[in-house]
Amino acid sequence: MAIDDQVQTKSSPRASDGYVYDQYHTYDDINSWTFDRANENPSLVTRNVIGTSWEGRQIPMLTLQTAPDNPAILVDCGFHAREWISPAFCQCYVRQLMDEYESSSSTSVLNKLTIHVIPVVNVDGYQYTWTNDRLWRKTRSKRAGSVCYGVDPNRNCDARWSGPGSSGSPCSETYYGPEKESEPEVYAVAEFIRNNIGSLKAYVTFHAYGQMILYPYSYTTDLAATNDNLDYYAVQAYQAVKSAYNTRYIYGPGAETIYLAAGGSDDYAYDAGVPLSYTIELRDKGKDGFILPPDQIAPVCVETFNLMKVMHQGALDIDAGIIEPVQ
Ligand code: 0X9
Ligand code: ZN
Repeated sequence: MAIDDQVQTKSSPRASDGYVYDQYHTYDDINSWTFDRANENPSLVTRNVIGTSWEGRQIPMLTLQTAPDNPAILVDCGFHAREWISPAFCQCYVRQLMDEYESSSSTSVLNKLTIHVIPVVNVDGYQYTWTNDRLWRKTRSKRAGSVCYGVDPNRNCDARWSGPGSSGSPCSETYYGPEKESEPEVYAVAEFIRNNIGSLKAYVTFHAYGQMILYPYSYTTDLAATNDNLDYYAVQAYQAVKSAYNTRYIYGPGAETIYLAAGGSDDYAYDAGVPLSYTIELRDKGKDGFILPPDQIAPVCVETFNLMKVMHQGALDIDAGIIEPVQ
């Protein structure tokens, strides 16, 4: 077991570019990392800025694309500031996709699929966890009339906004905000989804912690029209994660698997027409919680890349009409 662990850790994506993937990084480091990845292989990777945060930071996105007409998926990380393993995963995910393309371009999934990755959505909150409060969750917006900062970006989306499991109190950790998409970071993601709805076949948003694969709905206990599709890929993803280090996830509709919570990006993307939509709660189950030791980044990268392979296949299946999206 110990030897297996070392072998698998060694094969995790890292350091072909000099970047240290098994440590956590600041916003500034991650932002310069996005420039570096685009410069490393400009014919594969494009850096775009999808929006500007409340405090004026760029929200960069990397697009890995080999043909303009391929179906696409959107992966985002860092909705919640303190969930550091999430941006760490987005970075090693991009590294591994680039490595696989660069080492055997003919077999890479990127020949068939365009992959958009937003490494940190809530850039202000993420920065704040480095400088002021490691356990900050929300954005850093501040409006007249309230003493408190921040809106929960995963309650701010146009998915039964202000509904169950969200709060109208600006000091709450689950504050839904003064209006839907009031947060520039949320608006940026939602606009990207709207503007790319024709090509987007899957949306996967990474959170922590709890080891869960959640799919719509979370704003109601009603099942989604395509619940069978969503569940099918959740089961595959569960098995894929487990196959690396036997890490046990649970899966199901958000409302019954974690809790009712309106205004989330997964439900928004699904109702906007993205056929496969998932929230992944990464490691752990509470032992270290948000303060996940950096030595777990590499194994999280390995097991979660397995999960993403299922999502890639799901997007391709949907695109091929193998599974009919019902909307
Ligand atoms: O509450 C959340 O936003 C997510 N859990 S976390 O501990 N990372 O905060 C779960 C989101 C599930 N999906 C929706 N509520 N739409
Ligand atoms: Zn979260």
